[in-house]
Amino acid sequence: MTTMDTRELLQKVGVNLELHDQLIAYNNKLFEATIRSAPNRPAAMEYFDSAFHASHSSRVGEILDYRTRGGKSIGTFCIYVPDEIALAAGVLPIPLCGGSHWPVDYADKMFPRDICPLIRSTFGMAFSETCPYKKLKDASVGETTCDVKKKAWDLLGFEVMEVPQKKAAVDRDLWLSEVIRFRSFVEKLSGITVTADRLKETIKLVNKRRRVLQTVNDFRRLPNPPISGLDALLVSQIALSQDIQIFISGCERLIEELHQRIKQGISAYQHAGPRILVAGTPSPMGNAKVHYALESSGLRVVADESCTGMRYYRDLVDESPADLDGMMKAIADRYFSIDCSCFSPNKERIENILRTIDEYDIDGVVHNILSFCHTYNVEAGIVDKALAKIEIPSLKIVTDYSFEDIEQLRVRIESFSELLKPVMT
Ligand code: BJ8
Repeated sequence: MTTMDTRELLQKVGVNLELHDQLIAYNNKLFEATIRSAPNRPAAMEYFDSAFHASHSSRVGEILDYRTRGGKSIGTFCIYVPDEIALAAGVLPIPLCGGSHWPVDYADKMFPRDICPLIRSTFGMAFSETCPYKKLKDASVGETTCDVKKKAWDLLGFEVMEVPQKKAAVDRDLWLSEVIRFRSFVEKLSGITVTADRLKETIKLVNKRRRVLQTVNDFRRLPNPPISGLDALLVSQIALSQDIQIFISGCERLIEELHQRIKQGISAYQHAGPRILVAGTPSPMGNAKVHYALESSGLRVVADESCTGMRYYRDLVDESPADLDGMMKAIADRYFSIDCSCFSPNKERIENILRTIDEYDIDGVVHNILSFCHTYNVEAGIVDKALAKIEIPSLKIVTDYSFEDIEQLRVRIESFSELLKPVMT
């Protein structure tokens, strides 16, 4: 797509070109300074780099074409919204969480400043007319996870899925009924009935995306990972924004190259620094600050626990049910196993973190908490109690998307590295 094509396209979908230029200039500068700063990147990352830029150009064109042909789409903000069901009804889910600092002030139009940057960024883009997807959707589907999200959906009149906050049988039943209600919602939107055959296909497709993500991330378990934490983060971010089939092909090329790198003894890192698990809030596209701060300070991020990490691809939907009811139950069960900190208690998250520490040979955990995200911030204390028992040090970083505190972070990361020093020698 030429530059002219892109500008025409953006204008067509109602984007304010002047502000959008500022947003893109800001995002591109950070992208070069963070993700692309890593040495020795696999050549196959080129697809993911171009997909980053495509999210505000050719991907917009693809979705516009799809809609011109009669396709429907919804905006989503959380990994609890089941892609399989939307796709089976011919509805394209477009994850819309923002990761850029540039638009946050534009959110002030409707929201207080002391809320999490993910929400401010997302709606800052919408309110500044720089989100190219604003007019490319038939509805927005929110969910009752954290307080700020719940109230934002109320304010903006979104469709809302009720995510229970506990995991008893009664909550599981409620969640299943919400998943069934979501099916009716998307069916009504598109006029397409979800059949067992169609749902079977989309379950397999979405599982395939999870499987390639699992395979890419399995390489990070190795003593000398052939892919950096920054690149692995970009792969996860792109999974949320791009066409599933094209994304899977991009991952397959990357996997092939990572196998070659292993054979040739090529590591993504120049030094074997401490192995870090980053836990906590998601880092949507545009935000790689904590990963960058860690890896440019000599630590290796070899695992991500967040929704832009394992929480997104860890569990598959059971593919064995043959009837529609069985498939709906399998989907509900899979999404109910997500260990978001909105749950009380949330012991699955602790178990998952401990298992990851073991499987990825983790030396230290870094809590990456977006400012004002109270559930992850407080839950970090519960995680730390479990870490203390196995003598794994942790560092809690509470920050937003801006780079103002980067030097402060470096100082704290350096002191944290001291605790991990025995492993560095
Ligand atoms: S399943 S983590 S995507 S809710 S960071 S908006 S929780 S105040 S993003 Fe999330 Fe779904 Fe959970 Fe994952 Fe609120 Fe926290 Fe902000 Fe958050």
